[in-house]
Amino acid sequence: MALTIYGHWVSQPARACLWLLRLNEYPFNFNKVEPLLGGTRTSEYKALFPTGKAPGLVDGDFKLAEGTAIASYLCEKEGWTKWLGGESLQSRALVNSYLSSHHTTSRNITKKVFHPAMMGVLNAETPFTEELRDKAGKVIERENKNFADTWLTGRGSGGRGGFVAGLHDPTIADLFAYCEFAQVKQMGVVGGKWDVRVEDWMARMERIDHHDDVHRSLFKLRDVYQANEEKRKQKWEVQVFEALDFDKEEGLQREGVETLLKGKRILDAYDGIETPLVTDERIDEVFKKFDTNGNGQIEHVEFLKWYSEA
Ligand SMILES: N[C@@H](CCC(=O)N[C@@H](CS)C(=O)NCC(=O)O)C(=O)O
Repeated sequence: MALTIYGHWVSQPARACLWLLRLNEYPFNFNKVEPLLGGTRTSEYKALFPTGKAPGLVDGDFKLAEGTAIASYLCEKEGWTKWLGGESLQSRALVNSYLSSHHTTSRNITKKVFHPAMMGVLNAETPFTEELRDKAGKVIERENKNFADTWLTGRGSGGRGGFVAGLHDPTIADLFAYCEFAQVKQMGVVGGKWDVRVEDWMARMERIDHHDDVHRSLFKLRDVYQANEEKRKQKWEVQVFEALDFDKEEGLQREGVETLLKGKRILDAYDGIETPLVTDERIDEVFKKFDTNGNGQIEHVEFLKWYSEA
């Protein structure tokens, strides 16, 4: 009897397991579960998988939760040794070493970047705020550096093969890591510096069979996300334009300065220029600097000169 995977193609650990199955041309049943709609918290689901998370595997009477355990089980059971790191005990141990660290390192990309970005599109009550975007950029940068320094250097294995732990061929460690990193690149989430070593590794991973097929749900989500970002960008372009077109009799108010400073930062980010969050203190500081008479009327000519050069 064919085994069954419970999960969703947008779920990163589920996608890694499904990719592994496709790569090995292994037949399976797929039972779609929507984690965002509470599908993993129903009593039926928890009776199968008490952890209440996707993915889950049912193989005859045997039930198993946790993506990395599922992938290891499949490789062991079916003899897909190369995906475990080959015959070398130490290569396999290094793959396991990455898989143990994965949950507290690369997995942060889903928690702090992908999830808030996606929720900003899917639910008006959970916007992807400037603060969340700022945090997301920092997480991208930190996890890129950590992954490149720790796992793509071959340190420990003596190898420099281009895949996790310096191995010459991809393993399940690469599948799990890729499903974390690539999703935010694919969606086009702006912010955070990407390490060129991670980008090169992603390019190698992209060439692996079934890549596009297993990522197709993400590509659909990317289109929705991108359309939303385009709307946001246009909204800020209009706001900045209107704030610049202020009535000179009245002078530029603090509100206008706020829009111009925030708008500049947001629009710059789309051009890859990252600047610190615009705080109330910063707005006050700029406003005071140009409110030369101290009467709440900003010296607009001087301000505009400064702004166009900033
Ligand atoms: N440690 C688990 C985490 C799995 C996980 O976070 N699954 C998410 C979907 S990507 C989920 O089921 N979330 C539902 C929930 O937390 O209620 C693994 O690696 O398999």
